[in-house]
Amino acid sequence: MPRLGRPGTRRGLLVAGAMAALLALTSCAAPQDSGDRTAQDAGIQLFQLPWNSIAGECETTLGPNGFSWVLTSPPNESIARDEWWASYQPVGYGLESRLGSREEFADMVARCDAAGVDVIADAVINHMTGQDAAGTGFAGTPYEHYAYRGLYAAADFHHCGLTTDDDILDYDSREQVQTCELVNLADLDTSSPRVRETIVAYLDDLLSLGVAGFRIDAAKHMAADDVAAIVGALPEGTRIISEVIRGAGEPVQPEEYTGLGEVFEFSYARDLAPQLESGVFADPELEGDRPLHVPADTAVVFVDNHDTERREADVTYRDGALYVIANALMLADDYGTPIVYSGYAFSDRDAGAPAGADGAVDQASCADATGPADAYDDGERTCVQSWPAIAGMLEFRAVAGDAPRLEGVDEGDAYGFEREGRGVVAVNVGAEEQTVEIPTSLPAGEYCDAITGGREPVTSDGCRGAVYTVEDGVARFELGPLVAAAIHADSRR
Ligand code: LM2
Ligand code: CA
Repeated sequence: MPRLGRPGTRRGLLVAGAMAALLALTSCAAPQDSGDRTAQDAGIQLFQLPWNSIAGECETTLGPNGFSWVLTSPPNESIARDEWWASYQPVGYGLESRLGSREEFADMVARCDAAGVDVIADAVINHMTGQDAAGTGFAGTPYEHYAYRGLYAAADFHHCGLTTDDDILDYDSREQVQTCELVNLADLDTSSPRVRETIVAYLDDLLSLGVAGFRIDAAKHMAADDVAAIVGALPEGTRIISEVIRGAGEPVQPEEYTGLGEVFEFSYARDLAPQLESGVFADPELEGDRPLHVPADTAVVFVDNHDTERREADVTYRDGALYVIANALMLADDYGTPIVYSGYAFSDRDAGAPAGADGAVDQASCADATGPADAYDDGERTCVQSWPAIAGMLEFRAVAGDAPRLEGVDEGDAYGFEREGRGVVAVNVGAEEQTVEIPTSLPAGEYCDAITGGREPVTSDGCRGAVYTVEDGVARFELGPLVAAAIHADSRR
């Protein structure tokens, strides 16, 4: 495979992009229903979007575009503050939040379900608030740092005694990471049967409303045995996705949590981003497990999420066309289950979603959105779920099924690969036009592009978007700067 990559900097790319724009465990628990899921399975995180709005998205966009599940923000009562991260400071397990009421949550689950979309709720169960002063939650429930009415008292919390203020200081210490306080958040003693039962009752309540499963927030900060005990008490088939941020050399690793479900694999975006920035691509391990990645059937992969877009993620909605390319490569891949991310634009990392005076987050709809936009105003929804390129790649994914990813071709700043016999994806992350030719067993012919053509790229009189040709066992892509292309077995015209 030619390695003619001209290493470029991200800044160079962005300038080029702007110029182009000017021109144009444990064993005891395993309630996992991976048997029900397919290689096409793809989710979307709708960050800080109210329940009524998510219900609408399920009907107008998520279902029709082929998303099979949606990850919501935490549904329970939390501290009453405007920052988005108030959601990560629980005051109680009543379902009254800035995103909606219990009734609205239940209605959303039912409507999403009817649209063929499972709801996965973000479960914040490692901790309660990080407030030192007593306060009142969003729904009016009074609380103190170690006192939560009807739920927990001081004896239900870890008081690790390992650091001066019981905060986590050293991520090389398993004991600190799991029993001290993460940024002062009162750390539940998840080894306690009483605490476990209280958490299970909360999760059971959400299941009774029809959720399919949970993101386990801050799972790294709970012993895998503790999470396993909680998950083991839930009905079989409950989907569990643990958030365990992989840290080099740290004692707590994601592999400890794969026995109880899936985990978010942070290595995926960390590997992808530098290739997009440099234009130097390398195939991942195509046979067997990828290094520093959990096995494919337990991995949930993402380009960015609400934490990484505020932190280390190098490719986000701000990067427009490059972000489309990142998502296209992820959705074309055969590793793990992808989750696309959709939030709102921000310049202040703490800024919450636009909300009314009472704190309730404003409703929003992406039904008519196309994208990405050239620029977003602060607070504006990115609406990634509506982008034709994303819809087109979900169709590509459905057509690709479980066909394996084959060896790729790296040509200049372009790269592409085939899903054997089912589809070919190609991208150009450079500032110059670049042609890349990818061997394929797709039949010769003209193919409509799923990136520019969307979910139904073929029309009665041709292609909705770009056209690419397969001839003599080669798919040929002449790609302008920052362009992605994808053809598949059902997009031949
Ligand atoms: C997560 N996963 O493990 C969430 O994905 C992440 O968004 C959460 O952090 C974190 N763990 C706790 O659930 C966010 C946010 C923090 C914020 C916390 C708690 O990134 O900035 O911390 O939620 O709301 C904030 C302040 C921090 C303060 C803390 C406690 O930024 O300075 O610490 O509240 O009041 C004293
Ligand atoms: Ca903990």
